[in-house]
This record gives sequence, structure tokens and C-alpha cells, in this order.
Amino acid sequence: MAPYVRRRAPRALLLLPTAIALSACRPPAGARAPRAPAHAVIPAPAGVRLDPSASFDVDSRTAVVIDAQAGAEEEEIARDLHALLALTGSRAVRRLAAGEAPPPHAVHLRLDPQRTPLGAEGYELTVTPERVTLAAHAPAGLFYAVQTMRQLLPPSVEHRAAIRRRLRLPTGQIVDTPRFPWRGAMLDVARHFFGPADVKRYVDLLALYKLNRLHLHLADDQGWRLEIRSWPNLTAHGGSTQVGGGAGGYYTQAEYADLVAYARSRHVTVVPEIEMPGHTNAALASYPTLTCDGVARPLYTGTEVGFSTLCVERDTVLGFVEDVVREIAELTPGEYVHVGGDEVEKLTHEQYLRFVERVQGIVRQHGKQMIGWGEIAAANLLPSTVVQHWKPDSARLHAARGGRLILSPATRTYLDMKYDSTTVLGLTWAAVIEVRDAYAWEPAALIPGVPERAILGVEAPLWSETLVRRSDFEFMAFPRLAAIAEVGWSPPAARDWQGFSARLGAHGPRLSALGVNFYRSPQVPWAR
Ligand code: NGO
Repeated sequence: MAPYVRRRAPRALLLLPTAIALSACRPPAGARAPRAPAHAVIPAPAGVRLDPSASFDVDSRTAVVIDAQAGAEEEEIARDLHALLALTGSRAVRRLAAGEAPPPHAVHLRLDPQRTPLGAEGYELTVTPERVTLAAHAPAGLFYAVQTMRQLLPPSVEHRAAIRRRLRLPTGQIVDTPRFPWRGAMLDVARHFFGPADVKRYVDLLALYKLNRLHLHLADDQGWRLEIRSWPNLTAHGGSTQVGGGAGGYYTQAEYADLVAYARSRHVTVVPEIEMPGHTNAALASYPTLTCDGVARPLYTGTEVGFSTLCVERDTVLGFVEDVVREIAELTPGEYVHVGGDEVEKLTHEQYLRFVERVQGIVRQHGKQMIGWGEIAAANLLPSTVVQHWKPDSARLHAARGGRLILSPATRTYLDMKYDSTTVLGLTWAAVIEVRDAYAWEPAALIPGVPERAILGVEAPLWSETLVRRSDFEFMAFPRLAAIAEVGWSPPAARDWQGFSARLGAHGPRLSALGVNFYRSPQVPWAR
């Protein structure tokens, strides 16, 4: 793990519009984990000033209010907050009249066109004993203000049936913007299939930690998981099994569209991935015309990699790619389509590069930006194509041509790696990754020669060779996903392991209240 060095960021990275003391979220150097952190917000906000000696108490007088001109997205965010607080006094979100000031005891959500420094996702949360104000420049910022408010409230906010549920917020102000625009999680639904309800639940948990991308790994050797109407056997046959020989499954286009809309309402963009030209056995089993010898492959339920490839020089194969990309692009409002591109062992390097370049053209024709795993960087890529780094590879080449990278170093972000040698689930090929390993690395120091401006963000992949149920993948994701969320959101000056582990400890009861099956790492001082 030697190449991963923790480094302090230049001062300019502190995007604070106002001078705000950061001391509340940083223990003095060398201090041990504080017993009670000043707050337990994850990811750590860029700027925090809190005074817990006074509070805003949610009670029967509390109302959630929005401005007269508030749009549908603001209203939806306000409604979610109203539901979270389970307010007893007011039945609905109240819309203020034009020019009306928010009443006492209000929680006021407002979009402010003047607050451009808050950007697309930043927010300001101000709490006084009389009022809570959540302000943002754009709806995603308001949504994140709600997530921060939620985390400032006690864990009982997560369960409306909790007895003695007393919702009290410390007074003060938080001004917060993310470091990177891409803060993602990937779920492999190909090796083992997880149904829409499980994925929606994952989306809810991503949103709690201000993650904004869900990359779905929709096809691999063991299964094809998204209905393609022009090639129906991909799911009818190719979706009929999974690792270990279970029944598999797939999303109909309607289910996928519903998932995309659900994620969108939580400010999470779905990034679909169809692997090609390798990791394609499920497709080769479904259509013999995609193979070079014209013979369909048997379905595969093992966990080897590198043995399959599309017959890249056949016209049928390019027609197939064209159809798949077209249908996916039509279904996906997000800007990106991920085409895999990793671990291709059955083509010459020239065949591989030519294929990647042709696929890039197809993705572009359909109005999307292509993403691929690190290996694709060796091809002649457009600067708008995004390369997802996962192991020491050629990703640096892409940064040198002005392209951007998503950082998913397997030694830090692979949530399918075991926590330690005793973890029953997961793999070990890259590393064992304790919570501290997932947290204590610095993106701008990861790849020599790749500066901060070339980094679009970070993403934590969760491959499912050994994960059968939702409780399996939750156990591998939590709490490491919270660590990756902080790496992606928080300015380096607001990050340190002692502070993070103390805050994370306070999330134990919250995750329990949410019913999350999480790993109780011995590195973390879990609250009881
Ligand atoms: C590799 C491989 C995947 C495996 C995963 C397991 C990439 C990008 N390709 O990561 O097929 O499932 O490791 O950790």
C-alpha cells in the first residue's frame, strides 16, 4: 500500500464563502478519538460552527415551509423532510404567501438564485432556537442540507416508532460544498442478481452519505440483467442464472426506468454499464452470431475472468452494440454509458483498441459520454470520455490528454475485499481493507502525475461473486462506503481518521435504526 500517501491540501481548496471555524470537526493533532464529537455528520462538512448549548426543538409547533415560488423539486424535498420529522402539528408542507416571512418554529427550505458560490450541490444550514433555514442554489443542495440536518438529529429520527423520540438540533451554521462532483458506488447485479427493492434501498443509503452516482454493472459472464427489446434472448436465456447456479433475474425496461426515476428523486444518477468486449459470456450464450465460430457458449456460473470476448470484427457484433447502446441511451437520462473494457485476454491489442474506438463513436452518436475501466486509456479516446482507474494501469495517459478519471483503486475502494482475514464474505486479491484503509488516502496523491483537476471523483465498486443477499452486500458496504463518501465530499483540511472514526462510531445506532447490516469494525469506537 506504499504508493497511497495522505497529504494536506493547499489552502485554496477550502471553498468557504464565509470564515467559519473548522475546529469543531477537528481534534487537536495527536489527540485520541474524542468521546463525544461536536457533531457526527458524515461526510464532514467544509465549514461548521455549532453551539450545542442552545437548540431548536422539533415539537407540535414545528412546520416545514417553502417559498411562494418554490418548484416541484423543492416541494418534494420539503415533503420528505416533513415525513422524516413525522410532524404532529401540521399535516403538510406549507407554502408561504409572496413576501411572507417564515413563522416562528418553522423549518424553512429555500432556493436562492444569488447563492452561486454554493454551486449545484452546496448548501447552508442555519439553526437558531426559533428557526431552521436550509438554503441552496440548486435542489441537490437543499436535499443535502436535509441529509445534514437529519444527521444532526439523534438516531431516533430514523425510526418514527422510537419511544421518547425527542428531536433536538444544536444551533449554529454549516456552509458546505463537495470537493468532487462524482461520488459513486457501483453494484454488481450480474454475478448475483439483486431485485429493484434491494437496489432502491441501496440508493436510500447512498443519499444519506451524499453519494450521487449509482453505477450498475448490468452484464457479465454470468448474467445479462437489463431487457433489450431488439435482442430478447439476452435476458430470457442470458439472465436465467448467476454465480453458483441460482435463478438469476433481470430488470424489465419499465423496472429499470422506475429505478432511474427513484434514484433521480434522491439526486443519484444511475450509470448503466454493459461490459464489452470481454466479460460477455451471457451474451455469447444467448446469441451464437456474437461468437467467431457461430457456436453459442454454455451459460457460466463460476467466477473466472478473461475467457470470453465478442467477435469484434463481425458486423453483427457492431450492430448488436449499436442496438444495446441505443436502447440504454433512450432509457437513461444521465450523461454517461459505461462500456466496461477490462480484462480482455482473447483479442490482440490492436483488435481491442480498434473496438474501443468504434464503441466510443457509437456511444457518442447516441448523445452520451463513454466511461470504461482503466484499460481503455490506451485507445485513442476523446477528452470527454471518462476512464475509471481500478489498478495501476494506463489511466494516467488519459489525464495527460486532458481527460478525467474516476478513482476506484482496488486496494482502497473495492467493497468486495474482506475487512480482515476472518471476514467470511468477499475476496482478497487486491488487499484486505479495514475501515481505516478505505478512509486514509488522498485522491490527488494516488497516481503520480495525475493532479486534482484531472479527477472527476471517487467510486466504490461492490462486486458480487460472494454476495448473495442484500444483507451480504450491506455488510461489505457499511461502514466503508461512508469512508469513501467522505473522501469524495470533504475538503482535505476537514478530514482526519480520529475525527472520522469518532463520528462514524455515532452512526452505529443510526445504521441499526435503519436496519443496516454493518461491520462493527474494532477500529471504530461504536456508540452504545
Ligand atoms: C476486477 C474485475 C471484476 C471482478 C473484480 C473482483 C474489474 C474492473 N474487473 O475489477 O470482474 O469482479 O475485480 O474484485
